[in-house]
Amino acid sequence: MKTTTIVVPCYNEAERLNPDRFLKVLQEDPGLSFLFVNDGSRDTTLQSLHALRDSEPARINVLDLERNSGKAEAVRRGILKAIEGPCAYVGYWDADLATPLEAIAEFCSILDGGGVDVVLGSRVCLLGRSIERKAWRHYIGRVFATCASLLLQLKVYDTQCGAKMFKNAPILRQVFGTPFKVNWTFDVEMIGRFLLLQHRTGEELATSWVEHPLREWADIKGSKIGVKDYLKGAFEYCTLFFHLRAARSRYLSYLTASEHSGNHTTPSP
Ligand SMILES: Nc1nc2c(ncn2[C@@H]2O[C@H](COP(=O)(O)OP(=O)(O)O)[C@@H](O)[C@H]2O)c(=O)[nH]1
Ligand SMILES: [Mg+2]
Repeated sequence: MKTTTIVVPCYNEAERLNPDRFLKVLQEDPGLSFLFVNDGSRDTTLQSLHALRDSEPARINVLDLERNSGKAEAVRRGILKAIEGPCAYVGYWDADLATPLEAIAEFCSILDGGGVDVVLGSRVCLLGRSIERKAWRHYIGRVFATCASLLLQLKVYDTQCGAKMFKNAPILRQVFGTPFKVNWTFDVEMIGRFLLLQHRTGEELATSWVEHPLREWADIKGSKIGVKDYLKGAFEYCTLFFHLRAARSRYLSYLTASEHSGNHTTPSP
């Protein structure tokens, strides 16, 4: 049986956390476990998470970060802890369950199919699917997504969906090994890191990654992301533009140097 660990970053989620939905999906999938990361919450999130863990202690873990460090760092720390274990697949999922947990089984079967290393949830409005997003968030999201695609030079439709899964492979240690430069747009930086690292091995990211159009996605009330955060996001894209460009050229000169010297240790992206 293949095992999966899903990292759930939680910041002040006491009101939105729905323990029954997590317990239900654990019953349905015996290979699944959750690692909740409490990101320095100031409400009773930690107590709720401990109560949830106590009802299924073998398959629910809680990582408690004392200080609030932002979603990027909470996910990063969670993934690094999750991959220490023996899981075949690892992923992260927003605590508000905007993407229903039932989609985990769909992501797993895509990874089971072979040849796929990463599955990204994608919010595409298609007939027969239920993607309920506020119009203004949809349009701003599309502008961000188009910029992300241009920045990465990759035809990716939705980098910002909070549901992603990976095959547990050594590359994850490198991708998540060092803190991200940005917070709200860390998914873009993460993909950029994969691209740089796979450039070295000559792997084709475009063929081993799949964007999975979700059956259901809903904007859940209580998001803590406001207009200020969108402005921060725009600023982060500028940071990323320069950071990724510098990392790429550092990497290319490293490759040339290592070809000559025979040194094959990989620098962090
Ligand atoms: N807003 C916020 N969310 C965080 C933070 N750290 C972890 N998260 C988690 O990130 C996920 C997405 O947050 P949410 O407010 O729903 O953002 P949105 O869905 O993009 O509007 C949730 O699981 C949060 O609990 C943080 O510092 N701030
Ligand atoms: Mg949300």
